[in-house]
Amino acid sequence: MKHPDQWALFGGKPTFAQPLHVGQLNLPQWDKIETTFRGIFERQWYTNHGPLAREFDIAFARHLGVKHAIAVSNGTVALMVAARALGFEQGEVIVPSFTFPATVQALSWAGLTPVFCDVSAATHTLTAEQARPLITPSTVAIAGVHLWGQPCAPESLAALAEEFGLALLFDAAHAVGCTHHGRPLGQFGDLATFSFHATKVVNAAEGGCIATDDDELAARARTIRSFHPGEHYAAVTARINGKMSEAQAGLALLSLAELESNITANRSRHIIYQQRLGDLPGMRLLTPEAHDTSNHQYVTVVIDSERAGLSRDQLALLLDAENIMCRRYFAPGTHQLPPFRDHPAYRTLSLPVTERLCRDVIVFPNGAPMTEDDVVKICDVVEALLRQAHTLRAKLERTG
Ligand code: T4K
Repeated sequence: MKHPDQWALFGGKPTFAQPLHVGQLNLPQWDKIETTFRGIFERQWYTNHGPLAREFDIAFARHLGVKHAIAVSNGTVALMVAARALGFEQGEVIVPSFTFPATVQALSWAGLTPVFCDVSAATHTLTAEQARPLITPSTVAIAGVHLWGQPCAPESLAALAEEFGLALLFDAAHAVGCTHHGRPLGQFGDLATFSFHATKVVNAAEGGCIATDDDELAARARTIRSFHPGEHYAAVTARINGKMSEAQAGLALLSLAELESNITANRSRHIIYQQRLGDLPGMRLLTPEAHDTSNHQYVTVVIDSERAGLSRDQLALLLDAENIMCRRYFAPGTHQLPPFRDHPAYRTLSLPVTERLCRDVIVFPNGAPMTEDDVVKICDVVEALLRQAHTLRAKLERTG
């Protein structure tokens, strides 16, 4: 074990020579990418609903067990198109603040007014009990987020939405390959949106998708995503170029084919994190409920600084220096970010659980390029840091 003075933050050598990032890239082998890209260049068909983009729509719908998958350029555009496809240009949408800002920004771009809701401390997602008191005559929709791939109360939010005649959409950006009671998370709500960003478990560099069983909703989403006359299926009030390119679709198809093996490897690494970090004082690692499955792309830990001896920020600082690039997702909460924080309605908003999670959550690296030995080494570092917490805290407080 290193002496407290030997940690990289105080001038020692970092544990890892290269940075280990959160959202490690799940990339297919180069020869597969080369073959796919050769085909694109030979066909000279790069975008505008080419064969790979059409194939991906079908493959992803089949993967989720839904009638329609409408692939778009990224997860943010998926949310923008989705909100418009639901038919709303104004009204209030109940949405968590504890999410990547894209969730709220996209809905706001689509004309909806966010009403920020606190989340459950256990799952980090919205609950029907928290959403109910926020419903007003202006509410048109509830937007849950399956954060970290954790199901966002699908049944109770559906019951609440039905009781008040509200639309229910789920931001499932993190949830490719995740299930709830055996059902893929894309099957819940009026629709769900996905992200295939480079850091996601299915990686198309950039990419997104809207999934739904509703034929009319799908027709509107398809019409909104493109200006092409051949893509005109429904009357809509706005359209955008949100198409997925052939390059993205090629990567997405290859990545989807490797999803199961990537999840299996993620799960093995997650189990090591769980076994090693789960019992350390002040560390709570999020794990799926018995009836749920996760893609384990995010290894999320909540730190109780009193018990751990170090705050989340102090631990993150020490780990960063060791080239263990943990992330403090998603701090600050979206309601405390521009443009919302400057708005009188949000300035004094109190969301106690969100604020606590913003202070205490840290996400550890996972994904295909990581080995189990990497995880063991990361856990060794965390364990050693916590053992020396008292001394390190004093050193950190002295050095400011
Ligand atoms: N809803 C939710 C709940 C989301 O989390 C997101 C996106 C969206 C909606 C919107 O979906 P998209 O429009 O993005 O498809 C990253 C991603 O950019 C973002 O997609 C993701 N969520 C979010 C959770 O993570 P940052 O700001 O953390 O990205 P960045 O560039 O710091 O990357 C994270 C780490 O990954 C870095 O430390 C380095 C590594 N990395 C990243 C890229 C881009 C690489 O090694 N190679 C790369 O090419 O947002």
